[in-house]
Amino acid sequence: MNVYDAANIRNVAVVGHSGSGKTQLAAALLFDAGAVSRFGKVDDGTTITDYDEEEVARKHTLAASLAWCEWNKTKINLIDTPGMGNFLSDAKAALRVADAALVVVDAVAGSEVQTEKVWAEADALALPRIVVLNRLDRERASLERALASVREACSRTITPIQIPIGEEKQFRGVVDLVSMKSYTFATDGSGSMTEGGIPGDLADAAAAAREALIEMVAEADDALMERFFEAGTLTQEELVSGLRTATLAGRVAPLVCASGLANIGIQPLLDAIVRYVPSPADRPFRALDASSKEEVTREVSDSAPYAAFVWKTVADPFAGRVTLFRVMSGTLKSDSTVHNLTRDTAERLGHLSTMQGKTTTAVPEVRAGDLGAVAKLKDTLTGDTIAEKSTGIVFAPMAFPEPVLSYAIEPRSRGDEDKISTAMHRLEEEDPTIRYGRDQQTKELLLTGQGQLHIEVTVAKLKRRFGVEVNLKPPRIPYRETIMAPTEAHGRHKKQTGGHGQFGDCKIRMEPLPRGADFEFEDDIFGGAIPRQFVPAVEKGIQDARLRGYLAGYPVVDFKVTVFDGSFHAVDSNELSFKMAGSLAFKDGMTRARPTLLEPIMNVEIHAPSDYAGDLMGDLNGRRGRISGMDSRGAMTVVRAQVPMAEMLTYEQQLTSMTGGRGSYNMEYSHYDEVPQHLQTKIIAAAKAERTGEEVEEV
Ligand SMILES: Nc1nc2c(ncn2[C@@H]2O[C@H](COP(=O)(O)OP(=O)(O)OP(=O)(O)O)[C@@H](O)[C@H]2O)c(=O)[nH]1
Ligand SMILES: [Mg+2]
Repeated sequence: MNVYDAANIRNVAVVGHSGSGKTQLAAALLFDAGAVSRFGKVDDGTTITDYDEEEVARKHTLAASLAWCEWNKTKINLIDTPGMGNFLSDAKAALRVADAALVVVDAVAGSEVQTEKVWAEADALALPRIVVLNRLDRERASLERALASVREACSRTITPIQIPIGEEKQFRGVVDLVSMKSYTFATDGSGSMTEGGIPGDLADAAAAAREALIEMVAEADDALMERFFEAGTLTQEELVSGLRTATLAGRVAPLVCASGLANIGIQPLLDAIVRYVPSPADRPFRALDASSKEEVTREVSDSAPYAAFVWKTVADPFAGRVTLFRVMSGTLKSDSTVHNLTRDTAERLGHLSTMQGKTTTAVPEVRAGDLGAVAKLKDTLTGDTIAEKSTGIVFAPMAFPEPVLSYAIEPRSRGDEDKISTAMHRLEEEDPTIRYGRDQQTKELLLTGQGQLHIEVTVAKLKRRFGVEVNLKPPRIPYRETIMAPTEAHGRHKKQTGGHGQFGDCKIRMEPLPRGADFEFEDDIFGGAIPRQFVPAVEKGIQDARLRGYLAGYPVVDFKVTVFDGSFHAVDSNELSFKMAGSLAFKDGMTRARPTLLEPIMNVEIHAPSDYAGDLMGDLNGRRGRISGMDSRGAMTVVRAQVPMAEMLTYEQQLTSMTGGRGSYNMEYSHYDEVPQHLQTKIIAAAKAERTGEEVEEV
C-alpha cells in the first residue's frame, strides 16, 4: 500500500550545481533503499530520474522528476532537479513543495555558481538543509577545502556530522560524529555496509570534529548553550535531539560525506534524511488568505478540507497533460471531482498515482503532506491551487524568470505550422520559461527562452516527443526603441474626394518616461476638439504604430503621449480616420523626439579559479561589460558584471575554453539601456535588410 501518514513522509528536493552528482546520488539512494533492483548510472543512461530521452542523450537533468523509496517505514520523496542555469526554475519549483533541500556539492569544486543560487532560494523559503559532500572518491577531493568554500559562499551553519574514511580513490566510508561509529562500504558498488569502531588514525580528527559539532548545536539554542557552559559539553541525548531541532530551525545544516557513483555513505544519508528532515507534520504550511492575500500558516491534517498545490506539469505525447501536485492538507481521492480555486473550475480526478521517474503506480488516495500525480486534467496548470472553497486559502503562484533570448524557427516541411503550434502550446505548459509566438514585425515564428541550450533542448523535445522538425535561425536580440526628447506633433488624415470621406486630426505631446515605464496615454482634450468616442481610436493608432517601431522595427517604449487638441468633421470623421491620425502624429513626433535604440543588459556572475581572473576581466571588457563586483572564495574568484545580451551569445564556449572547463556562470536579465551610438547604425541597417520589402500599412 503506497499511502502514508504525514509523520512518515519526508519530501526532499535534491539541488545543486550541474555535475555535482545529484542524479547519480538519487539513483544510489533508490537502489540502497530497495526501491529499484538495478543500480542506475548516469553514464549508462539508466537512472530513474533522468528518463527523458533528451536527458539520457545529454547526461544532464533538464526537468525536475519525482521518485520515492521507503526507509525505516518512512516514505522519502526525492525530487531530482536540474543544476544547469537555463533550467534552474524547476529546482525552484521543487523547493516550493519540499520540506528540506539536499544540497549536493562536488568535493573537488566546492561551492559553484548554482550552489549559491539554490542556497539563496532555500533561504527565501526557510527550508532546512542537508549538505551532501559528494564525489569524494575523485582525485583532489577534500572535505577541508570544500567545507571552507561552502561555508564562505553559502553559510556558516554548514557543519559536518561525518568525516570521510580514506581519501580520493581510497575513500571507503564515513565516521558518524553523533554515534562515533564508522561505516565502511564494499568496493563493488553494492552499497553493502560494515559498522565498526573509529579507525585509530582518525580518532583525533573525529574527536575534534565532534567538539565543533557540539558547539554549533549548543549555539543554536539558549538552554543548550547554558548546559554547554556548565558541563563543557552536551550529553548524547542533548546532542541527538539538539541537532534535529537546530536542523529543523535552519540553525545548523548538517554535512554528510558520500560518493553516489561508488555507492559509499548512502545508507547513513538515508538515516540522516529520516532523522533530520522534518516531516510535513512538523512544518505548518504557508499559504495566502484567499480574500486578503495575506500569509497564513496551517497545520497539516488528513481530515481537514483538501488543498493541493500544482508545482509542475509534464507534456506527455501519450498520457497527455500530467499534473504533479503536493497535497498540503486533507486527502485527494482517485475518481473524485475537485475544485481549482485559481481558475474557479471543477476538475475531475481520474487515477491518482505515485511516480518512480517515468513509471506511475495508481493509488486510491494521496494524503496530506504527500506528493502525487494525475493525468488529463482539463484546465489546471503549474502554480494552481486545487482546494475546497471552504479552506479560504490559495497558494502563492510561482514566479518564473521571463524568457530572454529569441530564436526564429522555420518548419522543415510545409504545412507543419499547426502541428508546431499545438506541440509548442503543450511544451509551454510544461515549461513556463519559454514563449512561442509570431513576431509582429517580421511575421516569423519566434521561440523565446532562457538561453541557447534551453532553446536547443526545446526544439529537440519538439522533434522527439511530437515528431516535428524545425530549423533554428540565429538568435535575435530583443532591442527596443525609445525617445530622448519631448516634442509636440500633429497628425491629420483626410480623404474627401468622392463618396463618403474620411477625416481625423489630432495634436499630441510626446515625452520620455523612466526605463521600464513602457507606455502611457493621457486624454487632455477640452471643449470637444475631438469627440469623446474617437479618443480611444487615437490611442489605438499610436499603440499600433509604436509597437511596429520607428528606427528598426522594435517596439517603442518608455514614453508618454498626451492628446491635447484636434479637429473633426461632422460627417466624415470615424474611428478609422482617428486611428490613422494617431499613427501619423506618432510618426511625425518621432522625427523630432530623438529616437534611440535600447538593448537588454544582463547580470552575469562568473565563478572560476583565481588564476583566470585577469583573462576573465579582459574578456568582459571586450564584451562592453561593466564589472560590478569581485570576491574571492578560497582558490576561486567570483566576478559580477553587467553585460549587454548581444555580447553574451557565445559566452558559454568562450568561458569553457578560457578556463579549461573549470569556470561556470549564471546570467539573468537586468534592465534595458541605450545602445552606444556607433553600434546603432549597424543594428538599424541589419534590421532593415532582414525585413522583407517595405511594410504594408495595416490599419
Ligand atoms: N567519481 C564520481 N563521479 C560521479 C559521482 N557522482 C556522479 N558522478 C559523475 O558525474 C557526472 C555527473 O553526475 P550527475 O549525477 O548527472 O550530476 P547532476 O548533479 O545530476 O548534474 P545535472 O543533472 O546537470 O544537474 C556523471 O558522469 C557521473 O557519473 C561520484 O560520486 N563520483
Ligand atoms: Mg542530474
